[in-house]
Amino acid sequence: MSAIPTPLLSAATAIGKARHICVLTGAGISAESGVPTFRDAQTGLWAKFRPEDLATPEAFARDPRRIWDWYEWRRELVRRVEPNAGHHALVHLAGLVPKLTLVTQNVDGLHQRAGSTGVIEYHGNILRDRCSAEGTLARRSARSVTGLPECARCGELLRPDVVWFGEAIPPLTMRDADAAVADCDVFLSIGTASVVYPAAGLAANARQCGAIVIEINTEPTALTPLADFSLRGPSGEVLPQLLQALRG
Ligand code: BJW
Repeated sequence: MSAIPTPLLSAATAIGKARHICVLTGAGISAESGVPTFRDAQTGLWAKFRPEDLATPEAFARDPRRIWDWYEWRRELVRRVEPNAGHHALVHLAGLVPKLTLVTQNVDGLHQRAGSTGVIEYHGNILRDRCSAEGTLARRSARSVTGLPECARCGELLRPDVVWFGEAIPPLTMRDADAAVADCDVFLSIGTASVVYPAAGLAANARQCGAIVIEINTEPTALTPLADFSLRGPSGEVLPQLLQALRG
């Protein structure tokens, strides 16, 4: 039987003592389910495009068909995949600690499909439609003038219910995430490059409020210098190991 690495043991000890854990996940946790991350140079979702050419309100206004094609392709992909060991480990972790708040930047809904509850979807959900004129969740019209998804109520174009660059995080979402960050005593950042704000600032805020910051990632990230413990490896392997160490 191989020995448990020291940072993993130290992280498990901190989690074992925690009253409230705030978890922030990013694209890396869904990578082992087969959802490409964003910034991988070869296979990432933006390998062929610059992000500002796709994930902005300006790009949608310029060429809605192109943006809808990209999102329909991603919706199909997300519907085909399953949650992995990392998603499932977080469901178990929530049952082992007094309080756990899960904030995800991911728009794929895989945490909920694994069984996590009360998930704060910081950047929205790709599977929902929102009216681009009314700003509210909306059903699709049975008929379409443009050939693109249109709002059943007002006929304007629908868009995916996600947060694009230059758009604000919905205020209630921001409030709930900030409250968890201020209250937690352990902040666990999993599978995110920690470059997109305001999500990338949550770990620093938690640390300022006195939390221990733990990172799980296959690579060093912008957060690594700030983290108390950096656990290197795929989250689908590291999280189950962490659970094992926690259970003793
Ligand atoms: C593994 C693994 C495995 C792989 N296991 N790990 C402050 C400073 C500078 C800029 C800004 C700032 N504040 C705001 C900005 C501007 C901008 C921004 O941050 N730009 C940066 C690029 C510099 N932010 C915004 O525009 C935000 N809005 C805003 O600030 O509004 C202000 C405002 C206020 C009031 C009124 C109006 C405006 C909005 C940001 C929205 C981001 N949206 C996206 C797209 C969502 C929709 C969609 O999916 O199409 O969200 S962008 C994209 O990046 C997506 C992700 O959630 C987000 C984060 O990506 P993530 O998760 O980190 O993925 P990757 O691919 O980058 O990294 C994967 C990681 O996993 C890597 O580290 C791998 O090593 C690792 N990994 N396999 C563990 N198996």
